[in-house]
Amino acid sequence: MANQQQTIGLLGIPLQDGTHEKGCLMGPDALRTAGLIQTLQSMGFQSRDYGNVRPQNADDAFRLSGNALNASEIAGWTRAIQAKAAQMLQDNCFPLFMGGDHALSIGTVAALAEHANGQDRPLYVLWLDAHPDFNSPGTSESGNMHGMSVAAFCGLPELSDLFEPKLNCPVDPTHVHMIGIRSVDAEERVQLKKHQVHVNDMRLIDEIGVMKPLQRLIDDVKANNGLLHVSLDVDFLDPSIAPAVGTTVPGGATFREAHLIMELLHESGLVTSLDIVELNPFLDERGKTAELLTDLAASLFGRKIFDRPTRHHRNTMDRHH
Ligand code: HAR
Ligand code: MN
Ligand code: MN
Ligand code: MN
Repeated sequence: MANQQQTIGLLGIPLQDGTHEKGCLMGPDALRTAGLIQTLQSMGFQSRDYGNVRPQNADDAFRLSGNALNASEIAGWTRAIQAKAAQMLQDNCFPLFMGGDHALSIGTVAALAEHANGQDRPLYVLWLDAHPDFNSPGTSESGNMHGMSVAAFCGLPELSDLFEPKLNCPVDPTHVHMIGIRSVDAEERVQLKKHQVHVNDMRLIDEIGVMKPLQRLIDDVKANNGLLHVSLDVDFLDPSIAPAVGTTVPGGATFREAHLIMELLHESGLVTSLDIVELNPFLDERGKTAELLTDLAASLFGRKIFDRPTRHHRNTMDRHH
């Protein structure tokens, strides 16, 4: 987790080619408008806004067979995102990626996985989402590539031809932990099982809450000296508190469940990067979703109601001892 010495780097990724719903391209500016940067600064962090990335050309990219809309555009975005993310890591920033639809995670996670590999450490991913995004062109019913990100960065062969050069360091699917899942396609379910992704669906959260699944992830990351990337899809949250997303699914995480996850993640000291994705400001109600996301980010970076005696080991780099 970032400490006050590490600058938080923010990158806007106005991508919406991964979805049929228009409006995600305004996501980064809505987060800026909601005061994300000022909030982090008021907490004592240095920040650096890297602006908004533009896609590269990828007309040379391999054509995918099967159902994948805007495949060469996504390939071009992925290249550009990888390059920017690599630069932010080179600058020793804590990368905070502001989307944009969830296809952007193909590029952010690919860059983070290469970085982790360079340190001989595994990358873990916490996927907070209503959807597992584990489709491929052969299984997708919609063709929308925001539903394929995890399959892509895990290096499933059905998607690997899209990326030239190839994504170097595929993430081990057993290092992906999902929380909030409640909308899964039939063939996607088969693939998740086959690749042994840790799926914590909403039924499980109803039964045991968020703490145990999160603790399992934290233990896993610690035991293996891993880096931890958090990918927060707006539709993880219940639509009543977060309406600004094109793919709302009822029965999502509550306000307190979401904050508790962020607070526990902060206390773990393990998080090394963050995506905030799928925010569609065109669908928001007076900015309330953008403001909620800003508050959740603040919790992840250490804002709390009161200091408390800690139940978990804390990173000594952290200011809250
Ligand atoms: N599974 C569906 C599909 O592949 C819906 C995917 C929706 N994905 C997102 N991101 N909104 O999670 O089309
Ligand atoms: Mn998603
Ligand atoms: Mn989703
Ligand atoms: Mn595991």
